[in-house]
Amino acid sequence: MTIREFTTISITSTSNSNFDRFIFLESTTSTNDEARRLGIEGAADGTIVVAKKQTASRGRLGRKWESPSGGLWLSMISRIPAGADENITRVSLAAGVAALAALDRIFESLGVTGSRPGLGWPNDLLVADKKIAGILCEACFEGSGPFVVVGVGVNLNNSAALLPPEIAGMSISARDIAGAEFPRGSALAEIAAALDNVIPLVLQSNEAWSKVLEKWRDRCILLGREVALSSPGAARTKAVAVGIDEFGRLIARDSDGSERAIEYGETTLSR
Ligand code: BT5
Repeated sequence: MTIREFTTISITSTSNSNFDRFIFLESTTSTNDEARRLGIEGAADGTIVVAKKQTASRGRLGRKWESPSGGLWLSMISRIPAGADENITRVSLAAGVAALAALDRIFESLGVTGSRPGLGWPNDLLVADKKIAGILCEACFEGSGPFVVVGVGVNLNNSAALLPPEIAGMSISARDIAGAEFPRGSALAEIAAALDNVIPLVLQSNEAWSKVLEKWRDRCILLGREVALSSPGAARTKAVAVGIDEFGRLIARDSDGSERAIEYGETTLSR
């Protein structure tokens, strides 16, 4: 663990703003696994596990997530208040919007003006159609649950060119864009603050959720574009992404003009 690396933290949010919430690990299988384990044991709401290295990090549907050193790999425990279970599905999209807000601030600090990050569905973060960050939210009802583990992976100071060849061309990092590194401690503080400002609110408030949806629509890079859609158990199809509904489902328009709401699955931009 390198404490020095994290000494530039300046938390701006009002809740959970104590250093004790952070657990820094040199290496772990997946910060989501570690956060889940700690959450089951009763770790406080807002606890964040950060690792320099993950040996078995994953994306959605069991896909592999590459986490070389220099990136920011973290998972936050977000406890579900009584009566808010039905709002759990909001967390994933909300985490994307929060990570986007943090990336905006990071880009601003780095003096990046020409490249603005945007959102894919359900919650990829992309710059120039290349993936800069991904989100993996996993709900847990065991032990002292329910809680959601909000996993965020950001290509920060790693170079996308060094990722495996099959994904290098589709990926990008903040350093690639800015040509300069951003302190990981400060990036962590930005993401923690942004998650604090969004996740607890969307679990409790329909108004906060509406704002997340508004932001999401505003910064989505897919709307009006043709995407390849794949959902578990369904054939891959092409359609135009036209919006998201109030449940966060993607609205896709087929070539015959009919529209459908996609609840689970993923989108890839047609190239
Ligand atoms: C995601 O899944 O994008 C969610 C990634 C979440 C990673 C964080 S890191 C901290 C926490 N601990 C974990 O174990 N996970 C979370 P998905 O939408 O399924 O995208 C996965 C796909 O992204 C892969 O199949 C690759 O094509 C691509 N990919 C993998 N590593 C990448 C990287 N570093 N940068 C850009 N793309 C990557």
